[in-house]
This record gives sequence, C-alpha cells and structure tokens, in this order.
Amino acid sequence: MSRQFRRTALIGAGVATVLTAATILVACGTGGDGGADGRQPRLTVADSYIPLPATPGGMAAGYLTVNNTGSADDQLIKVSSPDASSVTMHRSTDSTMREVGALDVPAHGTLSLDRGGNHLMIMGWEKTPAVGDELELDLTFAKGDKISVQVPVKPLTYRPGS
Ligand SMILES: [Cu+2]
Repeated sequence: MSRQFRRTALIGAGVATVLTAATILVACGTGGDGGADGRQPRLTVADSYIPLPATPGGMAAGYLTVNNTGSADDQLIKVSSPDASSVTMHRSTDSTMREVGALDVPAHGTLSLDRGGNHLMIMGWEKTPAVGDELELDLTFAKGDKISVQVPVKPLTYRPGS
C-alpha cells in the first residue's frame, strides 16, 4: 500500500464520521410530533420552594426552575393555585419589579425564578402557610403543557442547596 493511498483512505473515514454525526443532528431536530415544524418543548420543573411569608398569611414569593430539553421555545403564561387566590409573575430589574404576562422558556434552556430575579408573588391564602406545608402551583405554558408541582414552604432565610 502506497503512502498516498493510506492518507486518502484515512480522509475518507473522517468524512464518513462527519456525515453520520450530521444525520443524527437532523433526525433530532425534526423528531417529535409537536408544532407545525415538528419542534416541541419538553419541560420539567425543579427546585421549587416558597419562603414563609414575613407576615403570617401575608404575601409570599415563589421560586422554581423550568428546564426545557426540547427543541422549541415556550413561555410560562399563567400560574395558579387551589391554595391561594392570587399568583402573579414578576420580573425584577435593577431597582423595581413589575408584573408580566409571560416569561420565556428557551429551547434547550432554562427559566429561573430565583431571589433577586424573576419570581412569583402569592397572596390570598386559603390557610395560613407554615414551614413544612406543601402548596400546589399549577403552571400553564403557551404551547399547551400544564404542570402541577407540590411546593414546600421553607424558612424565610432558606437558600436552595443550604
Ligand atoms: Cu414581585
């Protein structure tokens, strides 16, 4: 086998590997039976908690993470609870916060509601929450998913992972 031939054969094997990888990527991107273009979000909720309201039965914040392992963007458009009459979504900026009608959940990305950032505001408790309670939050997304989570009430100073 000549030196020239061996080199050509190696390059040929490299091209075949690249083509195989590209085929897998295309199959992944167009898989599923979701939207018109075949892309769909795939959502899970993690790390949810409600710090105990500073005033018994008063307004509380709510924090959670929405992970989207799917190939389409989505939006959180509504949060409600059988345990409270009012749940709203808020976006924090440097010095203010304002209520918003939707929060983005990017494809292959995360929506984080955490201290100092986006958060839920929860009011009108059916029953004064106490540490150790679990409260239901029902999340509605723009593309139709509804996810219910049981959210633990934590001490006011709780930080995830602590
Ligand atoms: Cu707020």
